[in-house]
Amino acid sequence: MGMAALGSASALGLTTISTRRSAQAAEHSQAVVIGTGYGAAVTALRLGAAGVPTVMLEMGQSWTKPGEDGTIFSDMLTPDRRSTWFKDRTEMPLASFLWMDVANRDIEPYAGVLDRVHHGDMSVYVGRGVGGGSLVNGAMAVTPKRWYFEEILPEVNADEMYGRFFPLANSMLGTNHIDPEWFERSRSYQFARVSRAAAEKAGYKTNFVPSVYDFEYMRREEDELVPRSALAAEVIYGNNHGKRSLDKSYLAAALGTGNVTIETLSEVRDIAQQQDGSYALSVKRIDEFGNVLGIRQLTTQHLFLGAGSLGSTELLVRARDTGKLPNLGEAIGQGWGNNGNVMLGRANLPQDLVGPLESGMPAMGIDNWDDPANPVFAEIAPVPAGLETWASLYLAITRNPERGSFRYDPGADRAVLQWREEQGQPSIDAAKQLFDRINSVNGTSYRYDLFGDARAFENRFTYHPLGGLVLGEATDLYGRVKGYDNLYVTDGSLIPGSTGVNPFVTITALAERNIAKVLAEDIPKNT
Ligand code: FAE
Repeated sequence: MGMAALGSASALGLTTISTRRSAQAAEHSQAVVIGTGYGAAVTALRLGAAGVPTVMLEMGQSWTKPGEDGTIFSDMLTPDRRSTWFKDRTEMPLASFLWMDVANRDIEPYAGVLDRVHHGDMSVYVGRGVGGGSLVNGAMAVTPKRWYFEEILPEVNADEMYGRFFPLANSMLGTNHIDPEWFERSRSYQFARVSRAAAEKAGYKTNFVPSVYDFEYMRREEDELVPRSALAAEVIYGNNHGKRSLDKSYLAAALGTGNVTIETLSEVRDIAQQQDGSYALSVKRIDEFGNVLGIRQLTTQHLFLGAGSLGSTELLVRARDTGKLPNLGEAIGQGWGNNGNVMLGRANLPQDLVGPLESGMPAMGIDNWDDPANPVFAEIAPVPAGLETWASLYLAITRNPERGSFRYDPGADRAVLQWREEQGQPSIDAAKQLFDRINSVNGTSYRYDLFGDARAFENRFTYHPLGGLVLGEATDLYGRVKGYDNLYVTDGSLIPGSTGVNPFVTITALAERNIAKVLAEDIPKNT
């Protein structure tokens, strides 16, 4: 089924997702889904397939129209305004190379595809646009270790998840596996082979990482048979080819039901409940340059939050603390974590050349998660700079017990994350233990030039915001918000701060599980 849906990518182009038409049609919709990321896309597809008229509201753009240069997205080496959500300069995760800010560019503020949201000591990267994080992420499609999933969400039936919902999620997302024989000879994965050798020499295990980037397409890229994307430094500002982002899988299928419409450049600001129990939304509509076109009111019976950990949590923290949804409890805004993210680089030995070509899509990780003393899962990340970098880069996922929470700031009308830099120290300690060993066995050292100052470990940002509306605490065990009927959370804010692997497969599978229950129990049939 997943593959069939992928074939209907053009559905997105053909289906009306224009703001104008739907603005007139949909003052009331039986169901509204906020956002178009993983949780939202799953929910909209299942609602649409069940015959429920559903409007999706997305603050970003639809990324389907090529710009003046003929491409939809800009690459990482020459980013333009399309790269970034309303900033006048790009904000790359690798702040520097040899301490120089080489990768960032001044740009015109615009509704670009990647946002970096600053909250004091922590900033959070998120995707903006139809497809949410799927537009900008590294496509690593990893199912968590079962024992760890059972530990973080003990009340969720793991048999059902591993027997039914993880396989369903992977098939719908179009997860595929690299051909190991090709990996061994591919020029674009020399960087991963060099890192693998260093890890194995220190006694660590590595494994291949499944992906929603089409590895067959990548192989043809390397052979110069098709336009390059992963091999042309495209990742975090979007991929022009090869990646099965949600607009090509779940969202195409959702639109294909004929019951789902998507309204773009539409940011939900406020949620209130009306006397009859339905929900009223205020939606700020902008153009792609940020000019406000108006505030629109929309009502709905069933409201599904899929605005991501930051977005959904902010909506409910604001609704509680401004008195619009006063029955929301203390659990709203708690239990936030960064999935233990920490980034670091190692200097390669001079003879360990990786070459100028690095695939933007990681395909291998160092898997030490089963070590109870020091669980670390480190993705071997590319530095697709187009030249020899003598660097090995890693995004390590660690088991950091620290959690943050959100506080409403009435002046800014914003939910502000409370997270102190020291809370990241357990992640650094864990990564350091593993990579100190790799360095000492291999006679290598850290790179101190990559993060703006002289630090070797960077964890003042995360790619993996999780929690804020934790399953079983802010909601029941199926994402129904406590204190309100017909109000649901679908996305990464349900997960209590950690999944031990890259999170989108977990978010997708959990959303599948929850909406199946909600459709069976809460939504009247034959609507
Ligand atoms: P998400 O995908 O963030 O979608 C939320 C959507 O809601 C966005 O489109 C927002 O624009 C929209 N929105 C927010 N607030 C509002 C509002 N008020 N009104 C209307 N719309 C709103 O949510 N994960 C992996 O598993 N593998 C990877 O390789 C990987 N690499 C990553 C690389 C980068 C650079 C980044 C940023 C993330 C990466 N992730 C990866 C994380 C993954 O993309 C993320 O966990 C999911 O996208 C989260 O899914 P949600 O459904 O929670």
